[in-house]
Amino acid sequence: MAFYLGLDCSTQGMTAIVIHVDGQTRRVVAERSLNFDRDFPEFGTTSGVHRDGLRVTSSPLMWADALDRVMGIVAREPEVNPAEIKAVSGSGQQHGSVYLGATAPTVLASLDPRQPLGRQLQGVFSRAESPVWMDESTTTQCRAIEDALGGPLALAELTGSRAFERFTGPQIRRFAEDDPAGYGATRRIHLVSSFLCSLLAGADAPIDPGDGSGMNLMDIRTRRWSPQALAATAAGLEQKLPALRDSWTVASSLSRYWRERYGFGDVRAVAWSGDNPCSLVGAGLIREGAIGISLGTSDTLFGSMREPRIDPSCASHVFGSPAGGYMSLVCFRNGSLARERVRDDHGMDWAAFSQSLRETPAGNGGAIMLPWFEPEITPSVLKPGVRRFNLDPSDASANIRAVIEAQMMAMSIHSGWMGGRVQRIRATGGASANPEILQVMADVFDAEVVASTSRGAAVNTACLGAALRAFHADRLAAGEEMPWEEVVAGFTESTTEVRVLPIPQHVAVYRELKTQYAARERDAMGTSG
Ligand code: XUL
Repeated sequence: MAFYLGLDCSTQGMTAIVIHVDGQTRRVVAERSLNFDRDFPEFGTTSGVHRDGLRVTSSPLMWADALDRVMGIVAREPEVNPAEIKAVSGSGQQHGSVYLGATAPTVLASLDPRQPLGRQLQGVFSRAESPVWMDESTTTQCRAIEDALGGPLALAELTGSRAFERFTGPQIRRFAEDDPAGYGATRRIHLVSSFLCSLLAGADAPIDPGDGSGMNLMDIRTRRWSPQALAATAAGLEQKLPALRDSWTVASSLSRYWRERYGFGDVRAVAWSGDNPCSLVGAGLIREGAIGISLGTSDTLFGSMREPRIDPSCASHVFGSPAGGYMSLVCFRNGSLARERVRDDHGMDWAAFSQSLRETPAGNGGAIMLPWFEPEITPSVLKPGVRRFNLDPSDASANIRAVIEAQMMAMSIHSGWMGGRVQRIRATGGASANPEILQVMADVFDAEVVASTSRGAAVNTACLGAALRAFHADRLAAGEEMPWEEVVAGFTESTTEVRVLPIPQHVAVYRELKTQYAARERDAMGTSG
């Protein structure tokens, strides 16, 4: 009988999930969330970030404060005995980087349990703000890195992705160019994931291959830092990066700070990973075949892969999977951002949004929207702007259907390179609670869509995946090699699932509309890329 803790530091907040495993009896006993804007107003974030043109950053101190507060909440949970938690792991928004100066190792190793964490970390950062995945300001650095390594496809073959503005390598290169003194004063560059694990461990934690592959710095096949990619990024970088280690590595035990401040026992602090790699585990997609679609701030489509196949168009990514092997990922920035924008523009709530989807026909009478409210990742659109074709901007219902159809068609078109027919999709994230959206997904992909409705709300699969990874790593460290199917059993398949089947007439409509959508997209790219 044991408890395992999963944490998730996403763009907008910090979540904790505690699972309880007692033989075959397995359940989630607590899920608690903090919202950065609401619960940490002193940092002045909007949707968890600070924006300045193409620059988008957040505060690493805010993430530390949120970690401190959520650990306190977990320790006070009525159904959880903190002394019986065996292991903790976590999930972090990918690509974001944290810059620590020379004093960090001493400060982390000697945190005082009587003082709040944040106050003790004030002086450890060599860069106060952390660039996050929404940052689009490093186009020049991306091209320079690609040129040095033989072009976008060569870089994708080496690291799993061409250079993307939000990836950590281009972000580091820009920092080294803009602020050489700040870069010089940086002793360690962490990802959001490895930074938070380091706070739990009281010492530098490793980066795992799941999150490491979102940096344009790791050789995707050997899972080591690539000397060529490091050289193309910034001088002296290797010494500033933590080690790359398997996702199930136990970094250390939870440090004295957490044990004495909140009453935790001898807890294994397991390497954290990125939110998408953790979602792969939390959605139970550990074998090649089914895919997952997460409808969150950004929408992502992902699935396990045995071998690293590279998208020839270089729009997508190959990451290491935290369950071993690889995973594919296609990321769309205009996810709930775009859905909320259309909803708000027409003064609607989610009930009215769903009603509009019910009242409008599949295919929207040929109306098409390219929903680029913000710069888009897939396809790469740096100059945003919504395009409408046969679509009246004031027609609320048609615009709502258009944004959902556009998102699903773009996902279907840009995941074709993975090969094989998609038969089953596991939908996760906030918007997966909306059956009308799931119907459009099923019809566009011509696939069964499954979503979990446990406890009446969509589960945070990244956070659940982190808790399951803690469970797996703890058993492995105790000498018990548990197959992943057994690790996730009872958590990722629930009896409270909704299943949505494709409607053949709609499938036929979208087969045709997808061709038109792809053509509109290609035309628009000529003027926006
Ligand atoms: C993935 C990506 C986002 C972030 C935030 O490449 O940029 O999905 O991980 O969720």
